[in-house]
Amino acid sequence: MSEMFCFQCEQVSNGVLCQNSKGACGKTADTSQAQDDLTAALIDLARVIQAQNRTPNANEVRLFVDGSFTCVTNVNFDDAVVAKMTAEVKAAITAAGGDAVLAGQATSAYDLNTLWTANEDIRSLKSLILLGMRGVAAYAHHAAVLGKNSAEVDNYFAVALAAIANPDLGLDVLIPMTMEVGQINLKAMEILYESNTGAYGKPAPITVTQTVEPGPFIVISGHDLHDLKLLLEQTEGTGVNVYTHTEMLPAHAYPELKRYPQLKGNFGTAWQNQQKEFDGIPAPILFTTNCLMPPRASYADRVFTTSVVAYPELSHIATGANGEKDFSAVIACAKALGGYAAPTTITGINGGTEVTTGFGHDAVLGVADVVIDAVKGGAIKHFFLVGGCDGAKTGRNYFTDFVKQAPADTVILTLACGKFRFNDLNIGNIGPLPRILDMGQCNDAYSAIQVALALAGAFECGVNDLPLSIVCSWYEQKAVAILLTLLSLGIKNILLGPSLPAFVSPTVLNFLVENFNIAPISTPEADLQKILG
Ligand code: FSO
Ligand code: SF4
Repeated sequence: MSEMFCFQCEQVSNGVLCQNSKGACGKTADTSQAQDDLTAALIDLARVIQAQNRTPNANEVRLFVDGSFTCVTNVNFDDAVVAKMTAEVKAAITAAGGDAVLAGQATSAYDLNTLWTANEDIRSLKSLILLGMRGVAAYAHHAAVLGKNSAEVDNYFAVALAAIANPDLGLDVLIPMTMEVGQINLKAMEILYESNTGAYGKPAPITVTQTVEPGPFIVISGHDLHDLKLLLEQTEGTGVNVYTHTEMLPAHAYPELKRYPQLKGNFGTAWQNQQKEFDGIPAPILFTTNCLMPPRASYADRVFTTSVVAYPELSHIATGANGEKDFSAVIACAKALGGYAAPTTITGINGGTEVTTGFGHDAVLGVADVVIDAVKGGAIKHFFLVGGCDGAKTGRNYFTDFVKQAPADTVILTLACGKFRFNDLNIGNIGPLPRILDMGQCNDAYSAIQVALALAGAFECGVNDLPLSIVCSWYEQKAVAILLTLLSLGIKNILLGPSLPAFVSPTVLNFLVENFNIAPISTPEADLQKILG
């Protein structure tokens, strides 16, 4: 009898299922159960809303978004926090008159074990929908803190989550729903792009140092640019510097964030190296989203969480009624720890000491003529989008080797934390363009899509006819949402690694292969040969 059932991320035990007292990510069976209870409550709320033939109200949307985000890998490890949110969802059901609605249905309270024990193809498709919506929730959350939302996205939470509990839905309905989730995620990423650029301006290319100056500093991790903005406002004039970590790196490219002189550089590499890189660090670390790993004792006393991130015993910065946050405890911690005595460089995994970012679609399409001429003249033969999440598997060296081996007349577009496998490499330029173009965070897959659509327009062809190949590294549920987005746009021939998701059944995989020619990565040599011929 298993103690937990979780197979939602790429580091799942034995590539199949985390089922013992603790998952590979450090999540306990109790936390996993608490997250299943929260998910079941959200599904019940969705059933109520659907039965009442209405759209969710603002509080219900907040619960769908933050509740789903809470269950994403490496976000929340605190059972008490998760249970409190479940109680809020149950209170919302009661407030909506939902208890009577549910009592009148065949199942009055959904049990997530119904999903985990379902026919494997139904379980596979419903997992794609559920996990994809967890990814959508992350993006909707970031947009919401900047005051933006989309009714289409908000309403779809009720549609998608209610579908999980519906025993009558077959493959004929669930397969198209996975594509709908992809389209909903495209909308969520679009809203987030508008929110981020509306608040902080359009990203522009910038080179960022990996060297930390002497003196007190704070490391900020995760994806939430609004948290960074608040931290920059509150550290102004304090003598405390701020360094980005992992997915916060692209923040340097936004005009309204880079104008703060204390935003100095980037600390370290991708999320899975944090226990080593933070060991004994003389500074606090603020986690605004995933990916948080269980902290080592040598630095646990200086890790702060905020928003939906939580871990037992770690200090949590609360959010006020109007979104305000008080980071004075983090700033005081930075001053007390004092930082490094001398400049200290945490090099990239290839030994580089600086990285570049800020090549979103505004920047790339700003030089569209140069790009199109380079393609027409033969200087650029192929584009590779090598993007997605990083992780601990040794097989992920594939992505470094792929970029190193890509011919000199090819350009590498990248995004999300997977870029830390190669973003400190200098592989040269093609004309004025660096060969590695970091488009930003995982949600900036939106930018990559805009570039692909613009190139297809310029060359009067479909995206699948472009000299563009997608080599996608996945880890958690935002990557699932992005993959569904790419598929929903009809994009074919995606290579996926380092392994295929455990929740994709053979039948569903067949569907993906037959319709989209999706394939697992093999070796860089073989894949480059296959693509370039
Ligand atoms: Fe990475 Fe973590 Fe951004 Fe993910 S830091 S793994 S796909 O949360 O979201 O790329
Ligand atoms: Fe395992 Fe991933 Fe689930 Fe953690 S999130 S328990 S590593 S499948």
